[in-house]
Amino acid sequence: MGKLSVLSLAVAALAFLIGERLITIRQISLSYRELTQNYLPNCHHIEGIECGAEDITILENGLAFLSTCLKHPDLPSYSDDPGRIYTLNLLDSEQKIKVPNIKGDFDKDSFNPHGISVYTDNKDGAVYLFVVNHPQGNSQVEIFQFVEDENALQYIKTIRHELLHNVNDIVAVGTESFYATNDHYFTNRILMFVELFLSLPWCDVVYYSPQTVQVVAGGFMMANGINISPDKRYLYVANLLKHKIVVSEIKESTVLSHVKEVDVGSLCDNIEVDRESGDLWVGCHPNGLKWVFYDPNDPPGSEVIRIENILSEKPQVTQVYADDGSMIIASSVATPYGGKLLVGTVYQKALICDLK
Ligand SMILES: [Ca+2]
Ligand SMILES: [Ca+2]
Repeated sequence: MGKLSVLSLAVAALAFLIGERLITIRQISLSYRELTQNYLPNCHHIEGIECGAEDITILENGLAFLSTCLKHPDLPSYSDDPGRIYTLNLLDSEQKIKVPNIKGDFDKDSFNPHGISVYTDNKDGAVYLFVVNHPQGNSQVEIFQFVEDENALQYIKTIRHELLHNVNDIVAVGTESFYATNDHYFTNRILMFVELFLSLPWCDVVYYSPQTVQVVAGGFMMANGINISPDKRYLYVANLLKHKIVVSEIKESTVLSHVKEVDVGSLCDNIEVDRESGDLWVGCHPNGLKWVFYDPNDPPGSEVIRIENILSEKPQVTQVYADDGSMIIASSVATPYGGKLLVGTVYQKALICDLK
């Protein structure tokens, strides 16, 4: 075969690969999807949140923690200020955010909070806040104890481990133990792009305790939100680029048994679980390309999905809220409390609505 023929074949093969990839990426990102507005009553923006509340979780007493101002090299940022954790008392009629004072030897200037989770110790009622942090683009997990009467966070420790390399979200299962998702396999920027371009399902879930650190589940395409059922038996993980929530049974801390995958039809980010009903509330990105290639004139929309009876044979997947980006951009979390719904976003605002 002549050199020209080899070159022609190589060019044709490359053109085929690129063409196939573009079609696949269009499908994976749901970029063809048109969103119909589906509003809730009495929605308004939470005052003071202007650079995102990527993750939100609410204590049983109605106090919400908001992880704000995430900086990510692939996403726009609306502020140069460091990230912060805010609290918001949903039982307080004023509903104003407050900044808990961080006590102890903690570097607030490089704070870049991402996924969060709270753990209440049954022995003494102490509340621990676990925060995924990306100072200087690294991944680590911070543990704080919440001092409620002072609205303060007492810094306890930082956890770093080579298996915790691209942590997106965590769910705490003890005072020093948690499950975490990695949303990429590679840490090199070019290889991260290749991983996405080739849709490699190489992301995983890691279990961490002071005694054991190991990968407990794999095969995810951008593993994202993670949470646990109220009885602590089942783990829920958002397989973002596969548009599914993966359910696993926790046999032992490090032994998970795959139960099922529930289709959500959207790129779902963080998962919150209603502690009474066990329903999952998920903040989702209805159009992945708009989410990544942020265009102010054609912004990404927002979608909130609720999953009822997830362990039954027929889980009900319901769209609770949808917006084309005119009200709220790039929703990443939704969590109900007392007839209200809080919706947070990766890099823009946060919303509070009445549930019908
Ligand atoms: Ca979380
Ligand atoms: Ca997330």
